[in-house]
Amino acid sequence: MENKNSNESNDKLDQLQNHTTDNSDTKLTTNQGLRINNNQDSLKADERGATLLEDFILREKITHFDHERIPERIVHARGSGAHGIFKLNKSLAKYTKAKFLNEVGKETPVFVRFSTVAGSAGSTDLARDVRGFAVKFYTEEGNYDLVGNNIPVFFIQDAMKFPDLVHAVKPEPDNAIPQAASAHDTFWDFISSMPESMHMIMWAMSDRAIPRSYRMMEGFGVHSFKLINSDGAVHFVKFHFKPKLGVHSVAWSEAQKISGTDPDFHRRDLWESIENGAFPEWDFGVQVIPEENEHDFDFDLLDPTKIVPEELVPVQLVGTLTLNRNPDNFFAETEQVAFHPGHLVPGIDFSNDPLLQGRLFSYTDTQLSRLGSPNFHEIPINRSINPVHNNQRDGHMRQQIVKGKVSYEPNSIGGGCPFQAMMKDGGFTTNNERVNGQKVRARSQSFVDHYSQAKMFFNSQSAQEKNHLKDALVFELSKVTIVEIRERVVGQLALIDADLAVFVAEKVGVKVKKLDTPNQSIPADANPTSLQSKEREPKTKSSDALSMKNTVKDTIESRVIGFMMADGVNTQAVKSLKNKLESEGAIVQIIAPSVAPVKADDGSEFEPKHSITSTASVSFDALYICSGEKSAKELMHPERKPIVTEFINEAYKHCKAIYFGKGTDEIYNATRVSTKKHEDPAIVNAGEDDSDKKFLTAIANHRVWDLEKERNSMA
Ligand code: HDE
Repeated sequence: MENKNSNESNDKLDQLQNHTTDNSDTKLTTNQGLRINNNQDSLKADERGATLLEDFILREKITHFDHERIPERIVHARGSGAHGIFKLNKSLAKYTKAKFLNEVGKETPVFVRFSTVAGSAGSTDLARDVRGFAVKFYTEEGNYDLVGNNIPVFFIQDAMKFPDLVHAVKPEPDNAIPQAASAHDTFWDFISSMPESMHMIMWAMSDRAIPRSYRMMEGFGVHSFKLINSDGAVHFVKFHFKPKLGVHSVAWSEAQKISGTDPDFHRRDLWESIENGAFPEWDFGVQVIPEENEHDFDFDLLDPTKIVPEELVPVQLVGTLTLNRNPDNFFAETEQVAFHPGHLVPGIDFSNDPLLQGRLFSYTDTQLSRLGSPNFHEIPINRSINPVHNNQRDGHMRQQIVKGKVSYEPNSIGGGCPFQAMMKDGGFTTNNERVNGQKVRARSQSFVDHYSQAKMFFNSQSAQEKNHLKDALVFELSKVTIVEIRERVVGQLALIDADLAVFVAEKVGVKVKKLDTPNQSIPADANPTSLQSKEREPKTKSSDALSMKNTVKDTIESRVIGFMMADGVNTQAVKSLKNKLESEGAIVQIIAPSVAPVKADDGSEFEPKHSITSTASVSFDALYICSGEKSAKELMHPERKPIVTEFINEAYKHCKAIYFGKGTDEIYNATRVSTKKHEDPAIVNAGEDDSDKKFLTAIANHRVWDLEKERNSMA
């Protein structure tokens, strides 16, 4: 396959180039550069004798191998990354002096890493989980990291609870079960005692937690941050990335199957789309709130369990993020990249969100054990493109060779260098916020509303999204073995939506009881009533931006369409549809009885990518059962019929578009599709008017979720 990674250079890629090697046309050497003559045999005392300790070549090779692994990330261990470019389309100079957000047209190199949170590095991509969305901007003023998620809120309000949350969701400590799953006792035990998690739980149980691809999910900075302009004026800001392809998900039953058939589904999708030149893109947006309006909302801007509804503060789209180049080496780049919400540039600052404040400590600390040294900033992927000059010295694996005698400041021997930078020279100064208060270990009253935005999210979902969310809760709680925990969760749900609670309660065998003291996380000496969240109606009843039903549905770019065919397939029909789909950016992959070339009706051949038994319908966005009576007969051969029909039935169940070509009636009649008793815009027959157009529209719509019940009830 032709590799369509972008070849355009930029400051970061040029810098990385200095650290890149290519083994082609070279001779094998040791790490000391000594050429190796025999890489097959160790040094022995006689051909059949013991290996000699002297064998420095063997020792070097095995020692290095023994130490190849580093600790995986404590959270977000499983991830994939790519290089790209951030382009500014609208200046934010009014709000921030950050240079990469000032000059329209300015391009800043980025490295982005997506991840799941709970699973280990080798776990499935399709776990029900939050996705990390971490962006490192290599700006001329130093690295700026926006370390966000695909969900705009978080489970907890204070960093103090993070280790508890993570311990609860990770595999249980006695038997290390389950991997990459929240469906177990300890997670729900914790959650049911932490009402502040309820808004996040609504998101995590929605289809947002099982994205179709990394390219089809949003990114959020989550916390409120601050923008500071050159006059010192302060605005709060929420950061957003909105995918150009829209926000799309798979079905839960599909996710579970993909975890078996292709656990690298998201990683592969990201890699292949970049290799194919279908560069993932997002609009970058900001919600900006003047400092003086901080208290204008019915929630606290510092509370990370709340969003700012777009109805109250619209998202201004100001830039484009494009991923256009795969890493050359997964470990060197994706594994060693070290993000930190405290990597800032002038013009951006933190808010006092207590979750963010705790993060500011954690990220450097974790790199010390993960990457092993305070010099992790010198690893090529982490290096700033703005040269680093300071008096920090030494430590494990130091790379930089700093000249001269001086490693202190003030100094006269080194001429006072490196000088502190004036503000006008880009010197960072912390926002001069006035602080006046007592030292307390406490939670603000303004944080004590745990249900109103959970209600807003639930209210905003379409009927199908609500069904999926309910089913997800039932799935998760059915795996909880302790009845009291199931009861407590249902008690929490009752404060969000009565029908939701009743539905789940019935399915998990408990009664709905509104909880008297649902919040077990209130400190012993605190006044429990003052910290007890009441059921509360949201001011913004529902918000369109929260439903995936309202997302972009006008493109089929990079959708994977399976063309099912066998010998005798009609070349003309295949070529015509393939051209149409590919001209709109879709990817056509041929599925045949085996991977041997398929002989078409005109004597030409098609090269299959998959055999029917080596793939499954879950790997495709839509299916075309190719025209040609002979091909259809071949596919319906008694040996293959059960597999072919199951393949199509499954695509049907998952609400995908299916197009039956001419002469494929036998296949149509053998599948559940033929039993449909309703209009279905995503089932297309070659004889119909505008059949190709109908198929393209159905693919762009992603799924006919509206017909999910109908499609499944005819089983
Ligand atoms: Fe993280 N988080 N986090 N987190 N986080 C890490 O840093 C932490 C939180 C997020 O692709 C760790 O380098 C604390 C919120 C992403 O490399 C660690 C708290 C959000 C990634 C850490 C949070 C995130 C991490 C583990 C609560 C969304 C992956 C490895 C106070 C805004 C970055 C590492 C990558 C990674 C700590 C909460 C996003 C341990 C203490 C909220 C995307 O430092």
